[in-house]
Amino acid sequence: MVKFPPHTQWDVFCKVIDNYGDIGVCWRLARQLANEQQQYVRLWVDDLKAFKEICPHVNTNLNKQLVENIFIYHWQAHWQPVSPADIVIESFACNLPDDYIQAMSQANKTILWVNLEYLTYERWSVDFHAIPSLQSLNLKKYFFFPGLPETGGLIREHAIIEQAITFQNDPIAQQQFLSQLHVTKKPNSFLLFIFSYANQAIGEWLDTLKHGEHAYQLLIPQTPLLKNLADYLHIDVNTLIPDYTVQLKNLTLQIIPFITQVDFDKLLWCTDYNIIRGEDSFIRAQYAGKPMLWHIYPQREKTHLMKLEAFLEHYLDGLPSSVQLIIKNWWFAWNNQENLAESWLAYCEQISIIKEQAKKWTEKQKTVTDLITKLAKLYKN
Ligand code: TRH
Repeated sequence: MVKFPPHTQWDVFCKVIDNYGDIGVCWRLARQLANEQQQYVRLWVDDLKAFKEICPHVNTNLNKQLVENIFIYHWQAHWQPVSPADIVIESFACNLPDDYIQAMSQANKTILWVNLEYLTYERWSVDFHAIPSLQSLNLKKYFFFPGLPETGGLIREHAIIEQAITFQNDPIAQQQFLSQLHVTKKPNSFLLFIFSYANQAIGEWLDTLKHGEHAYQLLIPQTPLLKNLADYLHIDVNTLIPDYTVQLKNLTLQIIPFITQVDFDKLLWCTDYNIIRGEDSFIRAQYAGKPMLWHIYPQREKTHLMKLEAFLEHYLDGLPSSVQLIIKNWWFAWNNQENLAESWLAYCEQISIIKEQAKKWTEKQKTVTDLITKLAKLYKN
């Protein structure tokens, strides 16, 4: 396995555009680098408040702090000069400070400058991955695309899938964990976690669950979906705070608090079904071995739907075409916010095949080179 020399210095730059994905990805990367590969990591973040939501140890009043072996810096408009690291990660084209770029050009060492791009499974990314582009001051920047096995792969900590399976084989540990969130899994109920964007069509789906044959238990954190939920329940959205629970025939809805990334992973391992979104939560759901749905980050001109299609092509490979179509219909129904009830019912009829496929997908991830190893190869070369 290709590794970085110990104590290689990193600067990871993160601008929070919205939500938690930008910091979610950078935090995941920083933790793996510092704690699995003994790297020296400085993480520059412009919005410590968003960061604190997923990492409560972050103190929003400090400009510099050490959390989980990572030096966290508040990235402010006024840049204080620092000597550049050996590897510089510019996440999602967040634009490094001019003075920092200047310092890189004057440094007396070779620096690897990487723009960490958004996740994509589209084939075009193969031609653009890890290609250098000449910048001003004679510097080179490499464009790194996470996603496909042929491109940057995915962030995956050592033995994370094995950890998930061990946890899943331990019902007591799971119940103890859920009880910290004040959740009790009801016997024979189907436990769903929903971390999605808003969905105006959710009412017809909730009606289907409510009148369904099985008991459904939905766990929902604070997300824009709560507005749709409040409309459905005819209540004020401010009522929907952690621990709020309502029983509607066969359906139980419960609001849960925001939790750390480590606990977030555990939650995905405990449930029967995960509806996740964005980028980082979507990757984590792929390691949970559970059926899932990806609410992809909506983009203008619906380009996100092409990304969704590209992933599904990869994900559903090997399934009978009739089942592929049923899964696609459900995923697109959710993302297009239409026809949720009918597509869900058709989907549920195939659930045993879908469960098997989800397990196989997770197993397959173990065979793919992870993102950090790919970065290490790039650095070595
Ligand atoms: O929050 P997201 O929608 O993030 C994003 C951003 O919108 C970003 O601008 C966009 O580019 C990107 O999506 C595609 O979804 P994501 O990526 O899944 O990030 C959520 C993070 O929050 C993830 O790291 C998991 C974490 N999280 C917790 O740690 N605890 C929690 O309780 C919850 C609900 C999430």
